Amino acid sequence: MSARRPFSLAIGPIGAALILALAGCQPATPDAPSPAASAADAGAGIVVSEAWIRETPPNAAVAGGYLTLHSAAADRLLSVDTPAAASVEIHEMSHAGGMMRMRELPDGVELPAGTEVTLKPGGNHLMFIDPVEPVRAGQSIEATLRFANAPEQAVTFEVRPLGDAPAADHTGH
Ligand SMILES: [Cu+2]
Repeated sequence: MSARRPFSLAIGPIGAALILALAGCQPATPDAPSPAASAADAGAGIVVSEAWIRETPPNAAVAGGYLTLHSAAADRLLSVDTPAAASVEIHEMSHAGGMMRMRELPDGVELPAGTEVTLKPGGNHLMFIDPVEPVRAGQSIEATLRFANAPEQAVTFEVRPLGDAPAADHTGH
């Protein structure tokens, strides 16, 4: 078994797009929707990419989930269901007095038309509460995304090793 199965094959072009999106998306700068993006993806509904969950230590009560969403029309990610956890919450991170805190976003995450929205470590994220089994790298976890307007969509989250991304969150849960 290759616990560190390379993911790069699947994310090549998407990874490049993600880097572009991140470079143009600093937290202090409001996102300006790109007219080119909405034209290119018109009719595609909501495109989900880069869905992954961070591997958890044994007995972890929560696991962080991340993904990139691109909706042709304005929409909202309302909720996520999975048989692999007791529940899934949508969280935001905020900085207050030098501390990073997280809280649930009861209304979910806004998806502006034609704009890529990335849930990532240190930012908005999904919180898989009480995973049914330990979340191990190399596994995949099936979930269903529910939106305000678009039909629900099944998505497969790849579990990535703990060391793959900065562990900036979830230590306080
Ligand atoms: Cu959280």
